[in-house]
Amino acid sequence: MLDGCMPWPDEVARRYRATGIWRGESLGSALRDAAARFGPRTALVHNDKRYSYAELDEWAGRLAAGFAEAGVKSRERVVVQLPNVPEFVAICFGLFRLGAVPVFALAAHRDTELRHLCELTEAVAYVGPGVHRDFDHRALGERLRADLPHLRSLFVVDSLPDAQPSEFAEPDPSDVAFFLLSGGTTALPKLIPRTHDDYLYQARTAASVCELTGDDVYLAALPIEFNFAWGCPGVLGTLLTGGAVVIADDPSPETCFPLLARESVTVTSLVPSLTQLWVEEAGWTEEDLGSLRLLQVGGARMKPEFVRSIGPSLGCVLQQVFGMAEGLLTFTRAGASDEHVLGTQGLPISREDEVLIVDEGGTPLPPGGIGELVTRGPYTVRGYYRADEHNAKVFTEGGFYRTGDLARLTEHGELVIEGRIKDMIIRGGDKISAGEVESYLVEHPAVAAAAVIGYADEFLGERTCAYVVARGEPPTLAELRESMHARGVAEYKLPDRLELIDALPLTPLGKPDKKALRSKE
Ligand code: OOB
Repeated sequence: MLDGCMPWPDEVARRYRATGIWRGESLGSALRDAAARFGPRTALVHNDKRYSYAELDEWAGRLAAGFAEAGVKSRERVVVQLPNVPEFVAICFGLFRLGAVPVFALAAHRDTELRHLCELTEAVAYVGPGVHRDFDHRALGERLRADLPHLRSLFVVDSLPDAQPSEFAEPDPSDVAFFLLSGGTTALPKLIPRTHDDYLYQARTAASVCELTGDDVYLAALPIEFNFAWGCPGVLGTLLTGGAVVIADDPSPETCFPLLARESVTVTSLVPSLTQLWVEEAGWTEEDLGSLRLLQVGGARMKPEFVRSIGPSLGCVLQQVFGMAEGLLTFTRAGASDEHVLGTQGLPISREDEVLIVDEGGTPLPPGGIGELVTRGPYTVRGYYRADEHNAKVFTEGGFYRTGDLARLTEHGELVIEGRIKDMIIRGGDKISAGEVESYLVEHPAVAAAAVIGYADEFLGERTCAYVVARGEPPTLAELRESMHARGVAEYKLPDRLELIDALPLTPLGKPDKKALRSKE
């Protein structure tokens, strides 16, 4: 495996291969295979452009040859930062063909993050969109190249390299195919090496749990570089199955509802905040949303009564998804009880996923106990890239990833997320889960949304501050404390301070941006 990556132990990898979980196939050859099977069918749709499987395959081949001619070699890293465009898919497959390794930057990243990604990976090239949303990515690329000697080439999406397709040596399927970014919002992003073997297994397994067929039409509404939209089953799972991927410029109902109607979209995935917009807009729209059969929602917690409204409002099956760029995915299953679909985040997608709930000392808790979710399996990484020190903290000796999420398992093995350990407030001797306090606050009728953070306190080290978006008449701190008190919540969890705010700042992936809140302190 690429230097700086932690492989699965030999005997585990041997078993995954022997049992066919890992097929020893590269992502590039998986597309070639799909093109052979589904050639003339539609693979990608974007605005008025449509690409068949055969065309996408040919395009990827030309890009691979073009990148090679421009000097990009196997195993070299290429930072790719693009909005939702079909080129993203073609470029990635082009790089996979070549054995080069795309690094999935977020479209919203700027100099700091990009510099970090280029430095950490010693990237030889940057692929950007030119000017996008008033930001000049070519100029950004130039600034990076001026400072980073290993960054040799810049490519913009409207003048990509192009050459006659040629054959390249197959990359090792157990090696890194691409890097995802960790979802953490605290430090600069950690890089997650995903292999051909593990990611193909994830996308195929997710597709099978979602019962995808060649008749499905997946709408990529979220940013494609987000694991959720890329491979859960997302773009990749759809392409492996012979379905069509419709690419949306942005995830708003204004953009997506007409696409849903025009392309008869059957499946899509959203984060909760966007789902809320969709649900609200669904009551007003004149577009026909009737083709949508499955909506996956994940990435953050949802209010129970909101969860209940999603399926009926959008006329589709709701699938709750708990996921992480590091690997593990849990999905609720279609046709299961309301209790399962509305009250849990579902079951792991693979029987090979090992999911444990442990106490602070790492000891597994009895069934039903709330503790940290730790996991390992055939598509959960064993370490971040070039991060030995951090890895020693967040991976156990047995190779389990400590998610930092607070969860429990039901008697049927369903996962229920209860909060986040990694987002914790230590108030005197008491530890407070921010997610837990938020879930109480949003139960109050005058609270539309809430985010809880710690702030420095002379006496206790830290105290809690609740940032609240009001619904109607703004609540007072006393009212919120009283409602939590009346609900039977421990006193130390009641917020010390209230800040009313018009809207919670969100990270590029649609989660509450607590770093932005902390910067107000
Ligand atoms: C997804 O991936 P990431 O890597 O951006 O974030 C992972 C973290 C989890 O550790 C957890 O803290 C949180 O996001 N999370 C959820 C959740 N799904 C993710 N918290 C509560 N409820 C959920 N359903 O966010 C992601 C990746 C693939 C699919 C879906 C989401």
